[in-house]
Amino acid sequence: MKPNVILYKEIPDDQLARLQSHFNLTYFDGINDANRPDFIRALKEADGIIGASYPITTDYLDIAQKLKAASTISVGVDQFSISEMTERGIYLMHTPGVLTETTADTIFTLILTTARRAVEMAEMVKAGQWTKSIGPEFYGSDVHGKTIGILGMGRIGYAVAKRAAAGFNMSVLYYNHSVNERAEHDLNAKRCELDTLLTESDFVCVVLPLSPETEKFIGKEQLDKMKHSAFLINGSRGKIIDEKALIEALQEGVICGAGLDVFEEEPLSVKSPLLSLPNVVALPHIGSATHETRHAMVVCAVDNLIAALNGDTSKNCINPTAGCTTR
Ligand code: 8YV
Repeated sequence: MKPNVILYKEIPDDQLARLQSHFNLTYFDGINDANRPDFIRALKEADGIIGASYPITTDYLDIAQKLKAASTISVGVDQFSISEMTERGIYLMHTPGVLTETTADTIFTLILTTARRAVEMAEMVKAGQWTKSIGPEFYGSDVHGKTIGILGMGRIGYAVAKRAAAGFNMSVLYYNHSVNERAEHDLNAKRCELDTLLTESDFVCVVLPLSPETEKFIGKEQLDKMKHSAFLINGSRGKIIDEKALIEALQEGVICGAGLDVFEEEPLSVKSPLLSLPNVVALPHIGSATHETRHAMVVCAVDNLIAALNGDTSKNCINPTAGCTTR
């Protein structure tokens, strides 16, 4: 008999067909109040689940007594309680690697558009306000030759550093729990204390994973240490920054601007003060959202689930020790 699997995100047809050939598949177009009772019913019998962007809470794990593997179509695993899953013998699989370069491109888009005020200027052109040669009140800031400070030197941090050093002749500082030899050797990146990074960087770029340790990692105290001319860029998770403190810092000119792909609450409310600040570029969480990369992520997540339900967790497993737990 085929294992029971729940899919809770829309995926391309070719990958849907792969899931259907391996599993007895139940599909939900996201999870919401209307379909939750059906989701819960299916969860009781599920051997595996695959999807993204929805918190799989302990309440759901309590229901999912047969669950052996969860495969998220994302690199971030903040929607899951890893320790609870490990304790219950449930493998958690994710999609690192395939989205690294695209996410670094998005982060660089934020750096460039924020520093060069590209969105603001494009809106002026569309509004018919290009009436004379652009004056100093509209000038932006250079990106090339500046200092970038990267919080988190993992795969995506390295890809951002590579673009900064090789393409824009920038100096790279980074804050990370360990030395990244490759970044130091190839890109002359320098590991430093958080305070040094905040005070010396022209662009402070958040690429840390969200965890209880990194929640509100950047607040008023940290923003106050940044240069008045500096920009804060977040391509990771909104909850790493205290959004209220950031809004105040932007309103009061403590920092020059912010480029944000992620927010404390998503979708961002249209009432958010962030949206009325000209020095903010806000994107709708599109870090990995290209045709090529989103497809590659789904392929990877489907591969991961097939492997995990066949007992192979040698690749892309967050908690390989889950298998040591008897259930
Ligand atoms: C998307 C992401 O949020 O991979 C991640 O951690 O943030 C994204 O690529 C998403 O989960 C896509 O399904």
